[in-house]
Amino acid sequence: MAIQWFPGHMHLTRKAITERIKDIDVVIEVLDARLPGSSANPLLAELTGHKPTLKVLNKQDVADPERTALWLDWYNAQSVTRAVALDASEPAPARKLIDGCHQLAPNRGGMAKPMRVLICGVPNVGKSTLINTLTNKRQAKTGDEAGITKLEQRITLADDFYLWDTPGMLWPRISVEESGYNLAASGAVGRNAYDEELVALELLRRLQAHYAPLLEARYKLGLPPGAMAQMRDDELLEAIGRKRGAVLGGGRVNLQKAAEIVMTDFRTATLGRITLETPAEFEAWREVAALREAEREARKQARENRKKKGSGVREP
Ligand SMILES: Nc1nc2c(ncn2[C@@H]2O[C@H](COP(=O)(O)OP(=O)(O)OP(=O)(O)O)[C@@H](O)[C@H]2O)c(=O)[nH]1
Ligand SMILES: [Mg+2]
Repeated sequence: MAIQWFPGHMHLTRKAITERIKDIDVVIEVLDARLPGSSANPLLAELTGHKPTLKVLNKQDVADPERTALWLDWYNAQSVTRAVALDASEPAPARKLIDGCHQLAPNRGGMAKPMRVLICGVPNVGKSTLINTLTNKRQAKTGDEAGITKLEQRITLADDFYLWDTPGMLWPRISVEESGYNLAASGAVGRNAYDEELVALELLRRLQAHYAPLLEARYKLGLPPGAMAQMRDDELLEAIGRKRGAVLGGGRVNLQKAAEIVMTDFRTATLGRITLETPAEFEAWREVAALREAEREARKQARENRKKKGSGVREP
């Protein structure tokens, strides 16, 4: 199942960013530290790539610190990228971003040349929260749901420092399937755009492989060490549902309810600090997706060639 969600306000945001970008000095792309590769938007990279960019791995307070360190190294090893990890509600580290912007655009500042910063990223990563922390005011609306900010909004940090909050944006076709699942699990995708049970099963597969002790601590399934990793994802979801009382008449487990429980426990970090992907995993997923895309393109090309040939035969 490929996850696709590019509603009308995202089309408008793409247009708004395309127009705004020429008057922007620094771009801050906010990523979700629990999925730092999958939450980097290739469409934003295309629209903003020529401007100095700071990547913020936000929500580090709910991400796995060891993996956050791996991701910071990975991003900072790329010559044009600077990356920092943050918890958007913490004022002191957030305000360091202001110094970061001045370093990236040293010629900006003062009333004649105010600093103009665009804050962008996929939905629900904490862009508006970060802006509120930076300005120490509740100027931007926030909420634990994708698509809270619907329109671009200019916010004045100081007389010579402007921030633009933008609506969260995805991209029209998320070809790395694992990334689509991770984005959905994180809350970056609108509720009606994915099947909760399928997303929860994929989430459980990631957790089984790397965070089985956290699952055991939360759901107390009483499994012997190592047994959880061997279970099928659907068996695991069923066991969790049963344990948490998500049972229908006749003793059947309500899998939809079980899926909601697992996703909520992940999103609220009740399960603990978790990161769904490492740089190595993400690179491998991207390679497979690129091969798949190339095959898809070749099939499309072949179809078009056949069509052309077919119409050629009919020509007098
Ligand atoms: N744990 C944690 N939660 C955060 C952090 N930053 C934001 N949040 C929460 O994440 C949710 C989304 O925050 P928003 O600031 O509305 O996110 P946004 O990126 O502006 O979302 P859209 O406008 O929908 O694209 C809210 O429930 C915030 O409280 C953080 O650093 N750590
Ligand atoms: Mg917002």
